[in-house]
Amino acid sequence: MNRFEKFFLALLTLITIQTLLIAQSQASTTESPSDKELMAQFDDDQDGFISLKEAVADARLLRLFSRIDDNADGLLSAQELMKSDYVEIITMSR
Ligand SMILES: [Ca+2]
Repeated sequence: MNRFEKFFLALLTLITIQTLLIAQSQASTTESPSDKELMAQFDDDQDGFISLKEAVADARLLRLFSRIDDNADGLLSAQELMKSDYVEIITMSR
C-alpha cells in the first residue's frame, strides 16, 4: 500500500464512522415520545389536557407541573408539555 492508498483508506474509515454516528443520533431523536403518545398516557378523561390529578401518575411530571403549566390554568396542554423539560427527561431515561 502506498501513502496515498493508506490516506484514502483512513479517510474512508472516518467517513464510515461519522455516517454511523449520525444515523445513531437520528435514531435516538425519533425515540422521543410524540405529544399524542404523552397525552394518551396521561389524559385519562381524554379532554385534551393533563390535570394535576392525572399528572400524579408520574412523579417527574408532577414535580415539573407548575413549571410546565405556562398559563397557570392548572392544566397541561400537549403544547406546554412538548416544549417543557419533561420530554427531555423521559427521553434520556428510556
Ligand atoms: Ca385530562
